[in-house]
Amino acid sequence: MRDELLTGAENTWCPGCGNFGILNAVKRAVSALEERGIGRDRLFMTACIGCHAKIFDYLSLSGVYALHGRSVSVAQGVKLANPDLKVLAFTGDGAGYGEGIAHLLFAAKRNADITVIVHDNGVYALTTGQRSPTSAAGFEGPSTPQGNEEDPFNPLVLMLAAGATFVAREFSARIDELSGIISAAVEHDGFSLVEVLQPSVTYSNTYEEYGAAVDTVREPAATLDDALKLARQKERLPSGILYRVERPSHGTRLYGDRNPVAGHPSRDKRLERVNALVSS
Ligand SMILES: Cc1ncc(C[n+]2csc(CCOP(=O)(O)OP(=O)(O)O)c2C)c(N)n1
Ligand code: SF4
Ligand SMILES: [Mg+2]
Repeated sequence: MRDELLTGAENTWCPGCGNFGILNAVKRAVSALEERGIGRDRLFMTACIGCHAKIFDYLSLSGVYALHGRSVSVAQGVKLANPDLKVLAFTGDGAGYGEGIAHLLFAAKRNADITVIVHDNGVYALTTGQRSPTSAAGFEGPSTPQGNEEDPFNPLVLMLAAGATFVAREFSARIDELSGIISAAVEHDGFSLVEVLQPSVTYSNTYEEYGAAVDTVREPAATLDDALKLARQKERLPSGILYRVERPSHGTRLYGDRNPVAGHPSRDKRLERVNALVSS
């Protein structure tokens, strides 16, 4: 029987890749959101370029493929153009934390109401295993044959410091937990960062390491300082929603309760409303 949330495109991920867990978790989250009143017609996705981005080919949702590292900027544009949509931006550690880091920081700073899902495999996988911003020190790949001489970023600390109002981490193998986090992130009114620990079986097989290190966080931290403490832990990897706080989102601060595209107006009417907004 055809899975209606899949496009039917041939899947070219390596067998065992952590991306399968993410795809399954997203599918479950979409079904849960539908049951809670957020239909598929209100969901929109953007994706970068990389192994992670192939999720765009497999998942049957409306969306736009962006350039490498630009799914977050395109997602913000889509959200501003149609505030009714819930926008999911898929990105990788190379795309999101490397080439597109400025977009990510500013989306968090302005509390853009989008959900960013980072497939963090600690490697530039599609281009055959170069080190990325989250590769461990000593990581050996084609660009670092003697071992990575740099230390990795802590993306959760970066995102918390930039002003993200929803920050979560989960292991791609924990599909139930991950799908719950993704649906909560989509429902959150503001910028959500879901960092997914995603083994690349071909270039960085971290299943055992993550399986042994993840610790479930039952409640988000009560303060930003507590969330930063959780995010800084290195031996154990607290997983779940680490931080969630309410703050007016970018669109709300920009538009108030006005929605320039409400009711599917004609192009002329839309332009008229947008012009009225920007000149008011
Ligand atoms: C602007 C631009 N820069 C570089 C590339 C080459 N490129 C394509 S995929 C990729 C690596 C992607 O790594 P990551 O974002 O971590 O995704 P993964 O493949 O690991 O899922 C790179 C460097 C590109 N396509 N476009
Ligand atoms: S190279 Fe790594 S990230 Fe890419 S599909 Fe294969 S296992 Fe997954
Ligand atoms: Mg990667």
